[in-house]
Amino acid sequence: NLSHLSKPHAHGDNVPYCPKTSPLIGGPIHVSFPSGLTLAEVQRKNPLVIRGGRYRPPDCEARHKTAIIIPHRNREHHLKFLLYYLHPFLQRQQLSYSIYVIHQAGSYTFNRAKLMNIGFREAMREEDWDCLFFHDVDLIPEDDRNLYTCDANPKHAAIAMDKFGYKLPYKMYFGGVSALSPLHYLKMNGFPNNYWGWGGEDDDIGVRVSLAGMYISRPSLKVGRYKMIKHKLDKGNDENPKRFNMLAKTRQTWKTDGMNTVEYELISREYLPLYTNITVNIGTES
Ligand code: UD2
Ligand code: MN
Repeated sequence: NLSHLSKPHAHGDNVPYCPKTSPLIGGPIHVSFPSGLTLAEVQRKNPLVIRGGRYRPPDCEARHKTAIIIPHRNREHHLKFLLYYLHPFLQRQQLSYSIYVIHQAGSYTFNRAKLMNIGFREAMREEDWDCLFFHDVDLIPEDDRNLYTCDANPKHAAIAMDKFGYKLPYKMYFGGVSALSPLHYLKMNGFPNNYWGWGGEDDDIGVRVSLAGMYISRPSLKVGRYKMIKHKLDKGNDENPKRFNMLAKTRQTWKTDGMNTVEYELISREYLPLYTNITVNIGTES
């Protein structure tokens, strides 16, 4: 396998590994939303990020390779703030990373979990990622010690959110931001493809973790803190009334609905300065 020869900006053999704990990591981050922020400004502040939203530490070989997968439609103003905070955050952790935005084309009902399956496939096609972070566009991490690396079990990172009073709302909660290795992801057959509209898919994913014989790992409440940018329910993402019935059947459905059955049409792959934008037609509810 000679694929290492063609990696962009590959380091030579003489570059040492980055330290086990990055010296650049601080503690709590003060998150605010400056008015008038532009993507050009975010670009200017992140000169080492290359086309497609990729980065690797300039002076050491990263110990971890993380892909960020963001399901998206019509939230450009949230995406701008997320990129503003996430790029420097990931760089302080000395990760080799790339940011993928999976954009649902058209105006049919949104499907967050299916977009994640697509993100997994499209990201793994490009690079042998160690870890994938499945990330709502509106959640900003508030502490540098919340490491964007994978654990031995699937990790639920967004444990303490302002909207839930910085507490876990319930034990099996798996929404917002989660981190899985490719092995974890395939072991649980990825995420469900059939949850159209708001709700339920995150609980289905949590149940899949345990049905596949794994546990939910979490950072501490002190560290897994996030601010959610305030918003209303989007047009095209109404509450899914079927979610309770579907959730009662996850045990019967997880092996036959997921990564092994995801179907979509790739419309475009754009290597933008701050992220890779993947636009897909995911069809409609059958
Ligand atoms: C909660 C969960 C979320 C998911 C959702 C139910 C939190 C913080 N997050 O989010 O993980 O389980 O409930 O589906 O509790 N999106 C778009 N465009 C749209 C609709 C959704 O980009 O038109 C994306 C975007 O990344 C967004 C995510 O989907 O952050 C979840 O949707 P939401 O933010 O409207 O739902 P919310 O905050 O209740
Ligand atoms: Mn939200």
